[in-house]
Amino acid sequence: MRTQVGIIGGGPAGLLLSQLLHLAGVSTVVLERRSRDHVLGRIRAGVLEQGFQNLMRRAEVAGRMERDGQVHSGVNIAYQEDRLRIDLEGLTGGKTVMVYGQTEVTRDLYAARDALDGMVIDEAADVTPHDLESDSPYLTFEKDGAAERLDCDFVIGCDGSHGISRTAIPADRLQTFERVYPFGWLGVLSATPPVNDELIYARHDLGFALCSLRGPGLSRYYVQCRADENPQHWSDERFWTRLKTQLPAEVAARLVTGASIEKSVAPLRSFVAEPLRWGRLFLAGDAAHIVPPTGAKGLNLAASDIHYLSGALVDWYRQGDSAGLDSYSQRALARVWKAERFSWWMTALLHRFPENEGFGDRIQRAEFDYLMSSKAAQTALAENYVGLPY
Ligand code: RFL
Ligand code: PHB
Repeated sequence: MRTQVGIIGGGPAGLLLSQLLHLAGVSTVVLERRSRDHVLGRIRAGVLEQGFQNLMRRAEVAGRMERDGQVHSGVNIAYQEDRLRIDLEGLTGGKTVMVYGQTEVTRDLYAARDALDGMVIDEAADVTPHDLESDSPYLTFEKDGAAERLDCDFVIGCDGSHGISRTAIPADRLQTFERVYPFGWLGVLSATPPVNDELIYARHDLGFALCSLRGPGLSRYYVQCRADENPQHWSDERFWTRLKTQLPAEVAARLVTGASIEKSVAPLRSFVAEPLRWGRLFLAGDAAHIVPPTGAKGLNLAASDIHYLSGALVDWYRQGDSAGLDSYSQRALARVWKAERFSWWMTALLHRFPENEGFGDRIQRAEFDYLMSSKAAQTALAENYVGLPY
C-alpha cells in the first residue's frame, strides 16, 4: 500500500488530521490498534474550546455538534461552601466553550471518514515505523494475521500516551518532562439530569469533585481518588455518598442519583516530550503530551497540534514549502506549555495533596480567596479556560 501521510492512531487527533488532509487533496491512511466499538466506547473529555469547534467546522463535521452541543458562558468553582461563578463570556470579550462529548466528536469523525471513503484500518496490530530518517519511511503492521506494509512520505504519531511512535525516537534525541500527581479521578456517567446547567469544580477537605454533563439527561461526575483505585470497589451508592459530601450543601441537596452507565479511574499526570519531530515522524496529541484533566485541555491541545500540522503538510504538498513543518515542534510546544501550566495550576488549586496538610492547605485557600476578590485573577482563569489563541 502507498499513501502520502501515514497516521498511527484513530483517536480524535488522527481522525481530524486525516479528514482535514483529505479535504485539502492529500491522501492518508489511519492505522488504529483497537476495534471501532472499543474506540467509540471510551468516555473522556467533554469541553471544547472555540478553536476546536472551528477546526470541526473546517473539517466539515460540525453539524451534530452545532445541534446537540451546549454553549457554556460560565463555569463555577466551589471551595467548601463558597461558590464563585467565572463569567467566561464577560471576562474574555465574548468567548465561550462548548460541552459536547469526545465520544460524539470521534463518532462524527468516523462517519465523515466513511462518507469520503477514507481509509481507516482498525485492529491493526504491531504497527512499526521504519526508515523515519529517510525520505521514504514506511509502516509495517498485521491485519487479520497477514503482514502488511504501508509506504508514505510522512508518519504522524497520533497514538496516544501509550502508543509506539514516541518510542521510535532514539532516547538521546528526545527530552521528556513529567509530573505524576499522588491521586486520580474516579468518573461516573449516569442517565440522570445534571445537578447544574454549568460545570462545578469543587474543592473540599476530602478532595476534589467535578459536576459535568453530556446533555439534558446525561451527567458526568468525578471525585478525587487514589491513583491506583479499583473502580469495582466503588458501588454506585458509595460514589454518590462521597460526591454529595464533597459538594456545597445547596448543590448536594439538588443532586439526582441513579444507576451508573460507566465507571472508571484516570490517573493524573503532566508529561511533555520534546521535540515533536524526528526525521519524517511528527507527534501530535496525547502521544506527545499529557495534562491532568482539571483544565479540560487534553483534547483541545490535540486539536491545536493538528491545526499547525495540517497547515504545514498542506503547504509542503501544495508549494513544496517546508517552513511550517520545520517550525511545527516549536509552535505547537509554545501553546502546549501554556496549557500544561494552566492544567497544573487548576490541579494544584482544587485537589487535596496528601503531603500538603497545613501550609499547603492555607495557600490553596488563599489562592481561592484571591480569585473570589480579584477580577484580574478571574480574567486569567477565564482566558485560559476558553483557550489561548492558536
Ligand atoms: P487518544 O484519544 O488516546 O487516541 C489515540 C489512539 O491511538 C490508538 N493507538 C494505537 N493505534 C495503532 N498502533 C498503536 N501502537 C497504538 N497505540 C494506541 C489508541 O487505541 C487510540 O484510539 O489520543 P488523541 O487522539 O491524541 O486525543 C487526546 C484525547 O483523547 C485526550 O487528550 C483527552 O481525552 C483528555 N481529556 C480531556 N481533554 C479535554 O480537552 N477536555 C476535557 O474535558 C477532558 N477530560 C480527558 C478528560 C481525559 C480523561 N481521561 C480518561 C484520561 C477526562 C478524562 C477522565
Ligand atoms: C468531562 O465532562 O468529562 C470533563 C469536563 C471538564 C473537565 C474534565 C472532564 O475539566
